[in-house]
Amino acid sequence: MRPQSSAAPHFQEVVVRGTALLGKTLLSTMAEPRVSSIDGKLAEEFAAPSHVDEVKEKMSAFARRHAEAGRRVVLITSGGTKVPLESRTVRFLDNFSSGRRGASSAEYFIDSGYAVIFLHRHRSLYPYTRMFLPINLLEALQFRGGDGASANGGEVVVNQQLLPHIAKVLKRYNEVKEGGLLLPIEFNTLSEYLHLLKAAAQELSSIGSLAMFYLAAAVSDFYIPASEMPEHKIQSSNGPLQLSMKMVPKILSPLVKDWAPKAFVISFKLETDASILLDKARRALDAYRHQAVVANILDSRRGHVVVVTPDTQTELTLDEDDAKNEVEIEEKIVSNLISAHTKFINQPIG
Ligand code: 9Z3
Repeated sequence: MRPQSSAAPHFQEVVVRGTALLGKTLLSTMAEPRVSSIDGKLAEEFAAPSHVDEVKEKMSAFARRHAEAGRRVVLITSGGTKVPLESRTVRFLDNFSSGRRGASSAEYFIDSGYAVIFLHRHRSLYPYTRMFLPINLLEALQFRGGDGASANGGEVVVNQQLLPHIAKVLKRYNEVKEGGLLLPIEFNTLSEYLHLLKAAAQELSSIGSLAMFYLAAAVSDFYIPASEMPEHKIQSSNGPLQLSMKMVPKILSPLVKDWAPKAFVISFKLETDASILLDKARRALDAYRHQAVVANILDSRRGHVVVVTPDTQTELTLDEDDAKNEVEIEEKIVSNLISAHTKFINQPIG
């Protein structure tokens, strides 16, 4: 059974009108902030979630336990961030991502012996349960030995047609749970995402090159600082809405340089215009000096990606046979990156 196809894409739209506002936005795009100022900005302009210390402890214990058992740990980010326009939020800007790439990749990493920290948007697709989203729960169940009308209405069991598939996935889900191989952490807003990613990077730095970062979440480039955000719902009686949004600090920079300098880091580059994709991927590698960029185009992302590293460019594609055998592109992406991670771990230090 194939997972549900994703919802119709929608994009973040930023409307900037008037020279004063435009000037402000352009200024902030021109100057790439230094690493230390990114840290400061994070503390000042993005509210940290109240449970960040608790999550840090969980991630630290998880990483230590698995590294001691000789297991590599991958931090997967998945789903889109939400950027509020009002402090008591009625409206927000959302980045499109169903979470399927992150959720399916988590399964392939676990199958390959990794432990997974799954930092995902609340209610986006989740490993294993993603398979059942197309199924209406009530259609999947049936009465046995009655019709539910009387007090002794019989038991409720899984529909016989679906049983083999559900049983197979349930078995794997229980094995993963018993092995403690999956640590789920949720985010909703961009602020939560940034603070939790920083926390994860700092905690995973203790296991050095055994850590991988697989940054598949769709993250907003724009935000409104808390100090500039209206408290209450924006009133339409005030006329058309004009927004000025700031550039989100490039978190990859401190992640690679300061927080987890020995880890194997992969970012994802999403574009809708194929003619600029590879150039943008290369520029990201040059700017952040991490190990790989997985480049994809929104419409073809299920069947084609390019893995770009400083020295290589590898196209991964699903062919007809793959489609017949229900192979997913994430299986190929994960396999490619695990080989690269192995080389990275074994490379001579120097
Ligand atoms: C991706 O490019 C992911 O592959 C998708 C997966 C979000 C397209 P789905 O969740 O889709 O399976 O529906 N993620 C990265 C997107 C992103 O925000 N990248 C930024 C950029 O391209 C930061 S590198 O500028």
